[in-house]
Amino acid sequence: MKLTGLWFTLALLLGAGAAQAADKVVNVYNWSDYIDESILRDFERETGIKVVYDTYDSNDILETKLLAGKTGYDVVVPTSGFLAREIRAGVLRPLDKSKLPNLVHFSPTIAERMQKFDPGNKYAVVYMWGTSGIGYNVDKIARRMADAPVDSLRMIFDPAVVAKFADCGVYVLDAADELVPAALKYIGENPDSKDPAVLEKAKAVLLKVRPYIRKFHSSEYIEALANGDICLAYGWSGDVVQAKKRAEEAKNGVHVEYRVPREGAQMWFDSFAMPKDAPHPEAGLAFIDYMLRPEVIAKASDYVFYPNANKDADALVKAAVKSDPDVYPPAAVLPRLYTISPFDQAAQRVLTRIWTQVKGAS
Ligand code: N2P
Repeated sequence: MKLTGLWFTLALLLGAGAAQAADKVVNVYNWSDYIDESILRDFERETGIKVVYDTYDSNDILETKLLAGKTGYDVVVPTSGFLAREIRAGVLRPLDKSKLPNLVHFSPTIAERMQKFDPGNKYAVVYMWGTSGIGYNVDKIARRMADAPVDSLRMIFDPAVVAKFADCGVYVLDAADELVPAALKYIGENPDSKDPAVLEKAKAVLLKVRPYIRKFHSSEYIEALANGDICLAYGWSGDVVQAKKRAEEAKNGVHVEYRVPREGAQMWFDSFAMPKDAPHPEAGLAFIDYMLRPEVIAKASDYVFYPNANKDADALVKAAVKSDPDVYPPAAVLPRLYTISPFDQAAQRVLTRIWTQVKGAS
C-alpha cells in the first residue's frame, strides 16, 4: 500500500516535470542576420526556457510553411504585407496581451501604422522596421562611373547605368514584393499597384536590366558586399550597414555605403507573431515579452542596425546607431517612404509569374 502511494507520487511528479519541460522550449523562426545571439542565451539563463532558433531569408518561404501548418514554431517574424494576408488566411493566433506586460513600452505611432496590416493590433508585435535601397562599394562604383547616381533607382533600373557595374557584381533581393514595387516607383507608377497591366510594366523594366544582375538572393549580399565580391546590391538597410561594419572590422579596404533612393523607398515592418498551432504558446509569449524590454531591444538594434518599435528604447540604443541616418531615417526622408499592402490571390499569381519570368530570362 505504502509502495503504491510512493509510485503514485513519483508518477505525478514525473508527469508534472514532463509537462513543464515541454513548455520550457520556444521554437523561434526569424530572418537571418537579425539577432544578437547573446540575447537568446540571456533569455535562456533568466527563464530556463531553451530557445531553438531557425532562420529564413524570404517571406515566401515562411508563408508556404505557415499555410501548410504544423510548422512546430512558436514565434515567426513576417513582414507587414505578408502578415496581413496570413492573418486573413487564419494561420496565426491572437496574442494574449495579458501575458505581454512590456507592451507598455511599444511605440503608439507604430501601433497606429500597423492597424492597416493587423486591425486592432491583435496578432503582431513589431520587432524591427527598415527601408529597402541601394548598397554599394564606394571605390568600385566611382572607378566605373565618377558621377554615378548612387542615391537613385537608376543604379538598378537604368540599363545604361547598371550595365557599367555588371563586371563587378550586382545582386538584388529575391523578393518580387520588393523589386516590382521599386521598378514601378522608378517609372513613376504607384508602387502599391495591384493592376495586372501596371505590374506588367514593372516586368518590362526588370527584363531590360536582367542581363546585368548576377544573382537574386536575399541574404548573401551582406557577405558579398563586405568582402568586395560584388559592388552593388538592392537590399535592406540594416543588412547593408552590417556589410559596411563587417568590412570596417576586417580592415580589408572595402568601403560600403547605403542610400535610400531619392525617388522613394519601401518601408516595412517585421513583427513577432504566433502560428495558430504553436506548440508552446506560453513560452512564445514569454519570449516576445522579453524582447519588448527596452534594454533588450536596444541591444538588438545595436547589433542588427535596424530601428526597433519601442518608445522607451531610443535613449538606450547606442548614440552612433540612433544618429545613423541609414539606420533611423531622418524626418526629411519619411515622406519618401511607401508601404506595400497585401497582394490578393489574383494579384499574387501575376506577381509570381512575372518574377519567374524575370529570373528565368537572361
Ligand atoms: C534581416 C532582414 C529582414 C528584412 N536580415 C526583411 N523585411
